[in-house]
Amino acid sequence: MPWPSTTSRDTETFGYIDEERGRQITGLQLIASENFTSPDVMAATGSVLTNKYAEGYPSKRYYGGNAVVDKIEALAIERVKKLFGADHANVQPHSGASANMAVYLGLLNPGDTVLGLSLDHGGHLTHGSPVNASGILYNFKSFRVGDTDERLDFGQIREMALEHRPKMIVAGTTSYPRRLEPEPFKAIADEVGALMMFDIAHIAGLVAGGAHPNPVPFADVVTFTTHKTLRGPRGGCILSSAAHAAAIDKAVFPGSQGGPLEHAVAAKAVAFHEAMQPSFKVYAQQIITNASALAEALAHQGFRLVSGGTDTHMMVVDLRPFDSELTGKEAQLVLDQAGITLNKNNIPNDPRSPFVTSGVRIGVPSVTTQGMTQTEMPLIAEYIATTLRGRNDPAIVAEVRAKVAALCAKFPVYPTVKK
Ligand code: DSN
Repeated sequence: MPWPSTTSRDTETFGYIDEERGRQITGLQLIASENFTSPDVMAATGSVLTNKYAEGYPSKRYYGGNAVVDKIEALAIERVKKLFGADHANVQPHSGASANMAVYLGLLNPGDTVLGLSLDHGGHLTHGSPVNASGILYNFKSFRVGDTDERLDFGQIREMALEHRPKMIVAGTTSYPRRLEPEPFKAIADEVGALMMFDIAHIAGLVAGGAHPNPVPFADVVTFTTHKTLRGPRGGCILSSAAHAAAIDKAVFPGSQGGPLEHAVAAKAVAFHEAMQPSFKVYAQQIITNASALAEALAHQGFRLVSGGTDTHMMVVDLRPFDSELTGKEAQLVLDQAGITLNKNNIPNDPRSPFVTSGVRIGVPSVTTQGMTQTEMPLIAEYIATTLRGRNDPAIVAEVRAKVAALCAKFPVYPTVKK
């Protein structure tokens, strides 16, 4: 039985996809965890590999017909090991959350004590939030950023490690704008005999491009998503030392996942290839330059940058000095109307709830992929400030929307991809 004929094509869904494509390319995409992936990565994601079941690992599958899939997955593994200098790689996790849960399953027992950064101070849901399986199954203790400098406080982390004697320390962030220095974490882990896990989901592309220290030589295990600064398909990846290889693989399959998404694995292979090119180093460095320029321009507009600025791809903006009445929730909504997409975000010690917030998180990976440089960053800051100052005046918001569309038209994202 063939598929429905082209005359009965699902125009409704494809219509929405076109609509979303229009939204993405005519607005400023400033969500720190997003990016514009390449046409080749999208081609692999939409390839015939979506048809294949391949439970197991290369040369050890539970289904036939995997000779080609084996070559693709082995290629992805070899590339990512080379890119990050890792002993072992598992490229099957469906997401960052799946990767983290597989590590816990493989290396911990339920109830084991783990140290991680608190979600409301820049950590991740899977670093022990009480509403997440990590916090339900394991005894997470959360450290927080310093009250005055809003940076990781290694004195506090060491004290907590000495007090709680964790089996593992998780170093990872989702809304922390500063570097994740591996050495001080490793020194504390060694002092208390803990396993050291880095979750570099946000900064994997910066690490691959040489714009952030690589934690792999200091880690028992490193997890990341492939779709943020690394600019690949949606998905996860785990790197580990050789000693943990078998436990990690077993924890991914059969421990926590069934059939791998080999179309995503192929797209990861493509993304790793792209990240190995000299141009990716230029991209990673330009991300840092752009983030720093945008942070400076936002400060000129009257915003406060959490920790005083950024040395990564992202910044967290405290809206209160700009306008004490303005919440992150309201800012996100009105900026969306102006074609500027970002997310509300708690600032450290935020008096408002995570659904309301006093801040927003801003990232530049997408606009940097588009080709914008430090020249455009003051314009972006101006558009954000103008929209927020004029948020009760639809004419001002509409005027910014038109300027945003005009700016984006100068930096076409997918010039060779048809709708
Ligand atoms: N949703 C990701 C982020 O925005 O940082 C984390 O999972």
